[in-house]
Amino acid sequence: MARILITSAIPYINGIKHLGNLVGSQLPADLFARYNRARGHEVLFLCATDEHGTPAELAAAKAGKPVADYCAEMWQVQKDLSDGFGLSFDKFGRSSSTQNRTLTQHFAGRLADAGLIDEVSEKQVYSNADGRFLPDRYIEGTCPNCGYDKARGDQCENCTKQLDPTDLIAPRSAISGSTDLEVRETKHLYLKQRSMRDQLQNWIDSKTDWPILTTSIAKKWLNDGDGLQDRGITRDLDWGIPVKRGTKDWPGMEGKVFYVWFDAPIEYIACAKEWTDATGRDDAEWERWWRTDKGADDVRYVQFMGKDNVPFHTLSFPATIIGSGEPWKLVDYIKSFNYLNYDGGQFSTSQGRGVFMDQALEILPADYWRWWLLSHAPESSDSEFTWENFQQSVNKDLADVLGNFVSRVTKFCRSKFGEEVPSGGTWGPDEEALIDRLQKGLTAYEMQMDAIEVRKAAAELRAIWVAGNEYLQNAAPWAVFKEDPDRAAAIVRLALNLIRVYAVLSAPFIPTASAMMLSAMNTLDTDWPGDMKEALSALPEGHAFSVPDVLFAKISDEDREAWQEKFSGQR
Ligand code: B3M
Ligand code: ZN
Repeated sequence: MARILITSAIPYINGIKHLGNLVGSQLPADLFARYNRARGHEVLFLCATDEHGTPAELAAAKAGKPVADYCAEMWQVQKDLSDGFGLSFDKFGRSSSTQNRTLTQHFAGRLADAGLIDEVSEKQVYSNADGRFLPDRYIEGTCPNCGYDKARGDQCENCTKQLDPTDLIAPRSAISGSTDLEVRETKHLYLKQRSMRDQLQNWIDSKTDWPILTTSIAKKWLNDGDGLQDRGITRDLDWGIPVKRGTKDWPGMEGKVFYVWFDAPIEYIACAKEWTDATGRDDAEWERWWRTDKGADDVRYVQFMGKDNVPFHTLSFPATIIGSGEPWKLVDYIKSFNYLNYDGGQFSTSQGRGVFMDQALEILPADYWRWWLLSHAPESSDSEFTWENFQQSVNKDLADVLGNFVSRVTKFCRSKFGEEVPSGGTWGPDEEALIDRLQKGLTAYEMQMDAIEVRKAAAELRAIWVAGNEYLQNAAPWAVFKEDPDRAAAIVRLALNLIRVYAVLSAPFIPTASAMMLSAMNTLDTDWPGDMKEALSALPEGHAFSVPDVLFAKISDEDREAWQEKFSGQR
């Protein structure tokens, strides 16, 4: 039995995530967590909300709420939605937790003690009307290059030129519109990442098994242009983790907070402590996942994230951990994803384009979405959600193949033999051929799941469903029954057992439907199949079952068209 630590990138607090966000980290992480638990491994699966930074402050202001209240409410909203999608986190924490505050301040103290922090004085734009420093992208003005009048302080969206806020003509605050701006001197802490370049390079070079998407991004940031830069880890904001050096005040840094990307990954660790604190376990329990001196050296740590998050996880966070000089667990494998597009364009949170997690659950059960998203995960390239494709894959894979198998077998058995596993007859060459095929399919499925090849794993699972369907179609117990009821009984006995096996194998993808199948089969036996022949005899003759409700309803053309229309515009 292995021990596997799994984290998903932690979603920003400001607003409900769309399906592209979901399939880019949390959902595949859940698939992997469920699969490994089913295989009997010990899993700790963590996620949280990412609550600090300017976007959270602005979203709260827009909602007319104190930012702490806003975050508490949105945490609950996101928690309910992740429950709705069946995301099986052991803990869904908060980056604003006291655990994370203590740990973030601790890391900063360690880095400072190791001589890895510089204090740098710099000039920044201050808005008198807003009473705050403005991050570059919250300063707007006219682009000196193309004359576009809504250029941002970091970049002009119109001509893509990279800008400094001071380049802008007639700059104003993007928050209040005020032009009463001035440049002020302010001091910030910088993490000296450049001095850790060789260590980071060696560590990344040692990861020869990582997906190309992950290593190519990491190496690009490490080697391109000026290479790895020292990184500002503090900000002039109210909302965030107060800058401290361990438990001590940091002279000159009063009123400042850590940069959101400094404390967010540390929440992966803090979340484990939130988990033990909330469940009355002692510190040794989370430390055995995170401290290599306390048992975590035999943990396999796997992270899931979208490609835009890769630099922070391959360089910045490891720099924090390595720089601390303490024996924290470093990630073993980073699974990263491309983007999911929406119906000929992009999902967009700011424009409300696409399907968001709350809307998805309002129209269909989670398993429909889970299946489509996972079987179309944007792994080797970006992928695209279209309603036609979604309808087709739900109707074919889920309704026609899996759902139909379950319904046909259970109904046929009920009508001819009653609601129990029938006795009589023996298995012949057809059954042997099927079992052989299933055994091979199982091996292939496990291989793809172990490798976190999500699409390929879905394809193998679908092939396993198809094999059962084809067997049933050919064996045709309904045709055999009149002449040879014993033979029909043997076929049905296998098929009923196959429903249980399908439930077990499919649970990582479609946990709710799997639970329905198990409950219809009236069994708590969720043992992962080893020998298929044995697994297909788990439900003995005479074992009672019931016919389940329709597992998957088909999506009609009218529904599809209505949804397409409904989600095309503004949210
Ligand atoms: N909140 C960005 C995102 O949700 C960021 C991830 C943090 S992971 C430590 O894509
Ligand atoms: Zn421009």
